[in-house]
Amino acid sequence: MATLGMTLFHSTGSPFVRKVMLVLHETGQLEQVALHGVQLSPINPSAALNAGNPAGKLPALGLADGSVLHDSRVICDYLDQQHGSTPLIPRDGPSRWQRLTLASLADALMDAAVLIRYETFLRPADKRWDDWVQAQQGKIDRGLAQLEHEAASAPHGPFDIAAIGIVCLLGYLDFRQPQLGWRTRCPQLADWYAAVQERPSVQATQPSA
Ligand code: GSF
Repeated sequence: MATLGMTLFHSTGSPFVRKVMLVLHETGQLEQVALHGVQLSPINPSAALNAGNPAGKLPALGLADGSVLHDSRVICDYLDQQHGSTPLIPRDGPSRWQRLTLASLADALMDAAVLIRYETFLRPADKRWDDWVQAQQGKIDRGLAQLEHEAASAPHGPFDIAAIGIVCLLGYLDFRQPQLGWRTRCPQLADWYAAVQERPSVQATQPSA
């Protein structure tokens, strides 16, 4: 089915938007989508985005029929149903649940990293809560330990929806927490990440402010 006339509410710094951009690149659908750049934060909303997604979060995908899809999981699933090559999301069997769960872990760690960003960048200094930041960072630390274990056991898995989420997570950590030094604790994950940097889709979607 033609998927002409789609509009992606977009920002170059969002790791969740990058998931959609990687799916578009990897499935050859980039030309089907116009990008609508949005600068926003929880306290600086976008009326245009809110009209399509009352939650006011990026990404959101406007379809040719006027409907709007969100969040990034739904958008990636939709786009993965529009192309004819190998699905990025396994359609059935144990690999489907395993890979969707790994993708969900990457999403949860991105959520934690975005919450840390808001707490340390947006919230006024006198209102910051260090215990909150430490708790979110603990989720990231524990999650990275599991991703290191996954990378050690399956170093050359498919570049599927789980790999896409992990690339977006690690790229966001490098972008927003350059001092974190995750590679030291996760050498196998670092090797995998270095290898996937060769993909044109990964190079074309690097985060920027
Ligand atoms: C999370 C999107 C999100 O947090 C998804 O798409 O998977 N579950 C959603 N987006 C952030 C921007 S970010 O990725 O840096 C967002 O839109 N924040 C604005 C807000 O009001 O939370």
